[in-house]
This record gives sequence, structure tokens and C-alpha cells, in this order.
Amino acid sequence: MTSKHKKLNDWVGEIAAMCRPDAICWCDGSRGEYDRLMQQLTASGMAIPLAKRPNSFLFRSQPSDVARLEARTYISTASRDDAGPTNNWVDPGELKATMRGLYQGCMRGRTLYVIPFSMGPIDSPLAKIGVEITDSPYVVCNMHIMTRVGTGVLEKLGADGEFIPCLHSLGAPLAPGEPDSTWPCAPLDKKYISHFPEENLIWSYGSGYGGNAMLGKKCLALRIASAMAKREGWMAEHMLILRLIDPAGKQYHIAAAFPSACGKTNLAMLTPAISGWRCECIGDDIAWIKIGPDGRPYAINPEYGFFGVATGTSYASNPSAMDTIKENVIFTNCALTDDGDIWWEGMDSEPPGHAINWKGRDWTPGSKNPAAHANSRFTAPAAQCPVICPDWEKPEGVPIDIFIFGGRRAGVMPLVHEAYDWDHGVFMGATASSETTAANIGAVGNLRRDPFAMKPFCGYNMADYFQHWLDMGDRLGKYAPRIFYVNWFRKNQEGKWLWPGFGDNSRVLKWMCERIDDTVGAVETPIGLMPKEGDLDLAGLAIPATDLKELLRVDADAWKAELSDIERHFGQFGDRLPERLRKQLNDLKKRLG
Ligand code: O2Y
Ligand code: MN
Repeated sequence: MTSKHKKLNDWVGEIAAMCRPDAICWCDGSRGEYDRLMQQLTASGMAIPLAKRPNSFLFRSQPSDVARLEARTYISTASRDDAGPTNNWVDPGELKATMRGLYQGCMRGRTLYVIPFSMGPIDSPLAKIGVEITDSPYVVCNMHIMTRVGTGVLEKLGADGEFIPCLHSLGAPLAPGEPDSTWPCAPLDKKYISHFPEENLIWSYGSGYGGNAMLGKKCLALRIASAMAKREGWMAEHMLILRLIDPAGKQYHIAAAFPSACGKTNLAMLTPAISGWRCECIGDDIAWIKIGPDGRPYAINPEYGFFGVATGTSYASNPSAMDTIKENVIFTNCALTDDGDIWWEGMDSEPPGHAINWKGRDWTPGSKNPAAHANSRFTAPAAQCPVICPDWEKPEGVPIDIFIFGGRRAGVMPLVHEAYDWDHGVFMGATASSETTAANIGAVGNLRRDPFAMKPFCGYNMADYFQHWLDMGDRLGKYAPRIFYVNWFRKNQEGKWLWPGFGDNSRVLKWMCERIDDTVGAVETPIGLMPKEGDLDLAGLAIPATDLKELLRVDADAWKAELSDIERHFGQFGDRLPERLRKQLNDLKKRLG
């Protein structure tokens, strides 16, 4: 089969000539196709069917291929400055020459799959079409869950529609008769996750894992989309989207950006602790936002599923996620129990007496190595989430009332503060920071500036991205959402978290809703507007007054110490940093005295 689209057919032909697969398969996105591939993967020992969860499978990756790889991720623009200081850069000609060398014959012994997919509901004016070529049937199955795949996409593409070509190879050709590995991939120094934003092109080589391989997610929906959004006047953000409903039925739409491993999926599926309030999930990771005909910002979730962190997910932390993953799920790097279920550290139940760990070895409680990898994952259809919003696939999206930024900070950052105005909110986003954990990048406990939670995902110069936010605020005018900053992770002197988090985070969201309705006040502090005593709804929460005081304390000395780090952070952008952000920093300095 080919398509009616000459440019697409030509591209597939050109890639096949370079990668030399044994066969080519155009994916139709059907259940039959998924079942067939899973049968093959099971027969070859790569997939393990789970007796306890219908139509669910476990995969184990190689220990060298367990997460996104920031050091091997490239934004390749003609000028290094257009990629900016927060991205790895290689000249496009040089990078393509290197990668073409790797791609030569890289699919020998394998099938080349062509996956037409839509990011966003196919009929949405915000949707974009991508076509991924991959030699990984595991990636095809994940793409079935995470994106809208199939013939409907080809129909929309027609003979000359626009698509984003996404090339992926495991980088593990097979000689005739050579047995396959259960997780084929290339060595670390041969892995490349490359983006060419000036030509809307993605080339990924050598990794079979998550965001490195399912190219619709981080590569297309954030890195390439952010560059497109800048050119076209919309926003591609690393944000969950949720609908909060008050007891009277009033709806509030919130988009929130947090760095990886800060509990985005948990917040997206929040079970409010406050009586009468409900939360519905629209998306847990990515938001595409465009100004609607009425001038308001409308957001869609471009994805179709969740690729959530398994480790730590439990009925206590996220009951909706647990109910989402009962069937039709792909698990990666979880432990396998003797009765054919999965398990990970932090699940509610007692640890199993024996399991096979994510490396395929025997595991018993007390083992010095974890049963599941810290970045173990579930891939599950969003439609299976019990709190999925009935409007989650509305083509025009939902109108955003509130933006939240946040991070994981043991000190300095209070539980919540509100920006004085849009520029101040952009400053908050631009200076957002988080302490690293075992589940994310770098050494544990390092402070990392992660502007708008987009450091690993911005497909162009971050300073220009800051300017884009300022420009969008100018265009939105009175419809610009109010901006807040939260920190659920502040600790006391003994290193204990002060705030219970999870469902109790709804108390903070309620205050935000009351702020936009102007039914609650706030105190002015040097860093922003904060709840006054009694403003947060703490009914039913036994939190010591001293803890609350500490959660809402603005430690002026700690903030003054923070200023030099912000200056260093801003300094990397040189003259490209928008003057309006420099002014925000000066204003903050003045307010701190
Ligand atoms: O490690 C990976 O490949 C996945 S990273 C990821 C997955 C889902 C949602 N967010 C993230 C992230 O790193 O932000
Ligand atoms: Mn993410």
C-alpha cells in the first residue's frame, strides 16, 4: 500500500532506500493491527502478556535505554544562536551527514512501519499531522495508544496536505538468521534525537524508549510544535489541562507546567479533598493553546493516551490513574509478579513475596535493587480515565482561565503566590526551578532552572520563547489567564514535607478560582500576591498553624540569595533576553529591599 500523497510516498521510498528494511507496512491504526503486532512481540519474547490485566503487556528495556536523553537531544538550526544556550546544537549539514551514515542499512532484517498520526482530534483546527517511520513494533503499539493513528489521518492528508516527517530507527539491524534482542537499540554514543525545526523534521536513532522513540510526544508536540507555534502565533506548552468544577457547577480550566517528575499526572487527575468540588482531566502532559474567535485562549490536549510514571503511582496518590490502567495497557520496566501482574515500589499493596524485577532477575522484598525502574511507565488510553472530561476531544479546545507554574523546592518557594500581572507571571515562568530527583535528570537534589518546564522541550532559543509569551500576553489583553506559582514540596527543618499534596492541592486551586472571581483577597508581598490567613479552605485538614505559616513565609534573605542565581540564569541569554524580563528582575530586587 501507498498513499495518495506523492510527497509522502516519495519520502517513504527515499527512507526505505537508505535504511533497507526487509518489508514495509503502512499502519491502519486498527485493533487487528495492534493485536497482530502484540502477538508477534509475545512470540519473540519481547512482550509478556499479563494474566491479571486483560490485553496488557510488559516490556523490559535494556538498562542503557531507560529514559529521555537530554545529552543526546539536538536542536539543529542553521545558526547556533537560534537553538540558544539551553539546547545542544550541531550544524544541520553535519548532523544529517552523521545520521545518514548511521541510517544506511539500519533496518536490515526488520520491517519499516509507516504510522500516519494526528496530534489532536483529527477534526480540530489546532491538530497537526505527523508520519512516523519506525522499525520498532513496540513503538507502533505505543503510538496507537498515545496518538490517533490510521487511515482517517491519511484521508485528511489527501494528496497534498502538510505533515511532519518523523524518522525513527532502533539502530539495530539484523544479519540473516541473527536472533533478535528483547530490546534492540544502539549504544549510547550512537543515539541521536535530532530536530530540524526550520524544516519541521525529526530524526531519531538508536533508542527504543519513550520520548526518544514515540516521536509524536516530546519531539513533535513540544520541540517542533513550539517552533511552529512561535511562527504561527499560538503556544505549545509542557502543561497538564484540567477542569475544576465548583459545587454550583461553575467550570474553571487550568493549565499547569511542572518539570518532569513533579506529579503532573497526579494533579491532572486530582480527587479534590474539598467537599462539593470535582476535577476532570483533559490532558496530563502537553497543551496546545490558540486564541479563539472570542479572544480567549483555547487549549487542546494533542495526545490520545498517558505515558505515566508507574513507580509511586497508587490508590493513595492517584486512584484515577490506577483505574485507568486495569486493561489495554503497555507497561515498561515494571516488576512482574508470580501471578502474572505488574508491581512497582509505592503501590498500595504489600510487596509480593517474589517477583521478577525490571532487569528480568529474581527479586524478593529487601533486595538491594528496586523491583521496578524509577522511570517505569504505563502507556494507557486517555479515554479509560474515570475522570476524563467529556469535552476532552472538543475540536476547539477549552478556554483557559488560569496558568500555573511550579517545581520541587525544599525551601524558598512558598506554597502559592500569584503574579501581579502578565509580565510578572512570565518572569515566574522564566525563572521556574526544581530540585532534581532519581526520576529525572542529573544528580539528585541539584537545583535546576527549568523555564516554563520547557528546558528539555523548547525547539528554539529560550529567550525568543520568553518574548513569545510576552507577545501572546499583549495579544490576549484582558483575556490573559491569571498566573500563579506553586510549590507542593516545601519541607520543615527536619526534612518533612509541610503540605500533604495530592487531593489537598485542590484547596490551593480553589483559592486561585476565588481570586479570578474576585471573591477572596490577597496580601502583597515582595514576590507576589499571597493568601491571607483564613483565605485557604482548610476544612477537614489537620495542619499545624506553624506549618501553614512556614508554607506561606516569604524568606526575604533566601530570596535575595536567589537573585544571583536568576541573574546567572538570565545572563546566558545575553542581549536576546527581553528587556521586560530584566525589568521584572529589577522590580523584584527593589521590592525585596
Ligand atoms: O523518559 C521518557 O522517555 C519519558 S519522559 C516523559 C513522559 C511522559 C510525560 N512527561 C515526560 C517528561 O519527561 O516530561
Ligand atoms: Mn512531561
